[in-house]
Amino acid sequence: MRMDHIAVAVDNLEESLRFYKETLGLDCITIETVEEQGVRVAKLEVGNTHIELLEPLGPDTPVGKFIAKRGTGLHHICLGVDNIEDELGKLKEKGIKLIDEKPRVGADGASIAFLHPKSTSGVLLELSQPIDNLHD
Ligand code: CMX
Repeated sequence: MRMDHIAVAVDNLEESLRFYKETLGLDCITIETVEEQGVRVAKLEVGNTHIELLEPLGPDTPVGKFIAKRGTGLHHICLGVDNIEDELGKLKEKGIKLIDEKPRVGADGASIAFLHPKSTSGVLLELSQPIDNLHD
């Protein structure tokens, strides 16, 4: 596994980018709307990993509800894997509580799945298999 990204829930992408991009000087490599996840995502490069800023597409989306409940801030950590179906199978066998038993589509067309924070010491953990690493 490798660190794929750390995601921060934000109210306003452009406003947050002023700090991360202009003040910190990080490169924003993509801004993408992921309708399936109800978010607009800005991906910033940091060394060999990324920070993702997540702006909800509305109050009834998962990230919109998260911000209403807990405010903006750290939302999830994402680990990159080579075979997400295998990883999910192994975790399920070990009794880990999965939010997604089957992968779904995330930013950049990656195959993603979330683990329930109850099994991860309270952190929302995402697994991601990049699209250029998807097997037939
Ligand atoms: N951190 C910690 N705990 C969290 C959490 C977070 N960010 N978000 C939700 N939870 C908790 C909830 O409080 C809930 O706890 P309880 O079961 O104890 O009440 C539990 O996790 C399940 O959350 P839920 O909202 O009730 O469950 P859903 O199945 O409706 O939602 C979830 C699942 C967490 C995956 C969804 O709310 C979510 O956040 N989706 C992620 C959207 C997203 O970030 N997409 C990323 C797209 C970009 C990319 O590819 O990375």
